[in-house]
Amino acid sequence: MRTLSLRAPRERRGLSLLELAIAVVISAILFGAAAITVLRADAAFRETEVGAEAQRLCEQTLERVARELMNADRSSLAFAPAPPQPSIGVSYRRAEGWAGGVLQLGPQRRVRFVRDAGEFVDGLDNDGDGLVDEGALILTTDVAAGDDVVLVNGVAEMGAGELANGADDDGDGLVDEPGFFMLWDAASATLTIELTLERLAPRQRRSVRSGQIAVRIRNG
Ligand SMILES: [Ca+2]
Ligand SMILES: [Ca+2]
Ligand SMILES: [Ca+2]
Repeated sequence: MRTLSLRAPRERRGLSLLELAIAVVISAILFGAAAITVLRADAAFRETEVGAEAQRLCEQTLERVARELMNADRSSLAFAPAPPQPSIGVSYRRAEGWAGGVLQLGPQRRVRFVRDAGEFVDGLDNDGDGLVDEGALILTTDVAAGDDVVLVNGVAEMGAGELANGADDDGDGLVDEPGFFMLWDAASATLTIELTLERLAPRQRRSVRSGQIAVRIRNG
């Protein structure tokens, strides 16, 4: 008589090669997904940082330009182009005190937008710095001597939200306004200055920040 004996299956020891391979692939996928998430979060953080720095620099530059022009003599102001067009440059002389009842004026100074050397208005980044058609804001402390100071780089060709299309895209009443411009209101002797900066952010994105300041010019 045959005796049936039931044996428990042999206890498995460890993972088979196939199981191990599958585990390695799954781990790699999970690690890859986690790494991508971390990299994206890092890029988003750095993009926010770049934007905040551009905003800080924009406000700081506008304040400096406003302080520079505050003491200008009204009668010496010469805008280019002339108002009511938005001007991208202004020359002026600053009041430096009184002598014998006569207002003393300093040398002719100038604030203007100047496109970067090697950059052209063609929708391309000609100088390879990641920004398109950009320029700088230049202060000349003595026009005759040609003493130039760069106030800020990366000034955008167009104002924030504006496209070169003959329309007022951002609804501010101005058509195709540039990244730096001034509006002169002679009646109130008030100069409104607007500045738009561009910075290269991670993943080839551009951070665009803009600001506006108004300054009353009392002298003259
Ligand atoms: Ca460029
Ligand atoms: Ca260009
Ligand atoms: Ca506009």
